[in-house]
Parts: sequence; structure tokens; C-alpha cells
Amino acid sequence: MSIEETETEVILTHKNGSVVKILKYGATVTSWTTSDGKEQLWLSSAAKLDGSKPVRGGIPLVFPIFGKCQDETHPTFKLPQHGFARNSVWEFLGQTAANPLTVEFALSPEQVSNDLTNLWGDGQNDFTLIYTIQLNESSLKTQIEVENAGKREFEFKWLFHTYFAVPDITDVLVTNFTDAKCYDQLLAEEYSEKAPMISFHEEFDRIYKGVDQDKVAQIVELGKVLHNVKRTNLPDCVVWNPWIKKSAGMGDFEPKDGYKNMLCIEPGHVDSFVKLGGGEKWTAAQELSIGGDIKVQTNIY
Ligand code: TA6
Repeated sequence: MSIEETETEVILTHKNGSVVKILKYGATVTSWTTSDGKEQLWLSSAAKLDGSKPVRGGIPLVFPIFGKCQDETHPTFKLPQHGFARNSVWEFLGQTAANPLTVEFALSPEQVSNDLTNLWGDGQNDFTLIYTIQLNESSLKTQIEVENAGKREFEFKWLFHTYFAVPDITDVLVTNFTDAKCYDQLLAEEYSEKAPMISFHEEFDRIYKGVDQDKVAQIVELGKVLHNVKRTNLPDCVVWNPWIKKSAGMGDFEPKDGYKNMLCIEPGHVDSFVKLGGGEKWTAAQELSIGGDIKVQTNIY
């Protein structure tokens, strides 16, 4: 098990050969290869890794707002899409455990450009984010702790914008969102998901809301489970594939047919804001694991 730090990234190598690469910019996990050498995450070949813009792929971190706030009276209204956590350089705190191999990163106003923090309310919110990344034999856990280091309450949204690699999106099904309420970002409509397993044949952008934490989302391809996504303290989950037109419109999305080989399953707290009083902390996590059996968890009552 080893940890290598360069000026711009941290590389974790597990004793079974699996490897995770984390860019200090955005504390963005850009790669997770399992012991068989298989890349589990999707990264655009045109992703900017020089800090000039948020990384297109891997696991960008979304804080303190998801998307763009539509309420012009809200303190997050002026912030850029998805906030500033994904486009700030985080401080690498080092290794905190050997087994499982664990490292931590931190972000506070000192690491964020004033141009950005000044767009959050009156620019006086004081926060400390501690991001923990844990590499196990066949799973990767990412955990966030948000501390309100000031005296005044603030509210935020959080999301892990996880891009999974898939062989062919047209062969993929996603389980365990059946009966979940969702907001369809494309139709601007709310409805309950009726599909026993979600399939993909066009642009897809839905926020599943208040999904039981025991529901594990599975990416299944041709009857085989590729990925399992377990959420802790993250009631919502966004599912996104840009498809042809949206991919064509993103300069950093390459190859242009890359939508066939990726799917975002994004655990978050985005339907409502988390309110945090002075000195309070909030913690949440996603655990990504590969393989296993298809477990369809329906509400039988
Ligand atoms: O998580 C889905 C989403 O909100 C989509 O609507 C799309 O905007 C995507 O995020 C990517 O956003 P970005 O700012 O990274 O281009």
C-alpha cells in the first residue's frame, strides 16, 4: 500500500494493485482502477487537469450549491453552477489510516478565491470541509464533513458528481429508484419513477428525491452488476447522461461519442438545503463497490 504525492496530485496504491488518483484541484478523484487494471470512472479525454476549469469526469465535488440557484434572494444565487469546491485547490492533509488506505483533504475560505467566496452571501461564511478518501480491495468510499467554523448559520447543498465508466450505455440498466419521486430537469416536471430498472436511449437528467438510504443503486450491464452506489446521509441522487446533443455542446467532453461509455450516478443532498449553525458539523458519504448480485429493492407495501 502506498501513497505518492506530487505537486498537483496524490496517488493511492492498494496492496492488491488497485489505484486511485486525486487531483488537488477540486480534490477531484480522476481515476479508480481496480486490481484487474479496469478503470471504473469515466474521464473526458479533453478534461482540463491544469486548474483552468472543473474536471469533466471522475468525482467532482459540488458545494455549496447544486446547479444554479434560481432564487435571487438566496445567498447562493450569485455562485457559479455547482459552486466552488470543484474549482479550488484543496490542502492535502496526508494519510490518516493504513488499512483501509485513507487520505484526507481540506478546504476553507483561505483556499478559495475571494472572487468566489464573495459570491456566497456577504462573503463572510466561515467553513472547513474535510474530505476523506478510503481505498479498499474492491470499493472506494468518499466522505465529506462540513463544519460551520463561524458563529452565524449558513445553508448549503452537497453532491458527489460521480462519472462511472460503462462499456455501452445502451446495454445498461439502473436499479432501485422504482417509486422514488424525481424532478425531471429536462421536462421541468416532477413524477414518480415507475420503471423497475432505468434504461437509457436519450438525454437523461433526473433528481431522485428522498430515496431510502438502504436503497443501493446498481449499474447493471447485460445482467452483470458493474457498480453499486451506497449513500450515507445523502437522501437524493441525480442520474445524468448528456447524450448526443449535450455532449456535442461541451467543449471539454471528448470523445463526442463518449456518452455511450459513461453514466453519472450522483449521491447528494440537493432537493433542500442543509442548515448548519455556528460550530455545527454535517457528514455524508458515498461508497462505490464493484460486482455482486443484482439486488432489486422494491417497496412491497
Ligand atoms: O448533475 C447533472 C447536471 O446538473 C446536469 O444538468 C449538467 O449540467 C451536469 O450537471 C454537468 O454540469 P457542468 O457544470 O459540470 O457542466
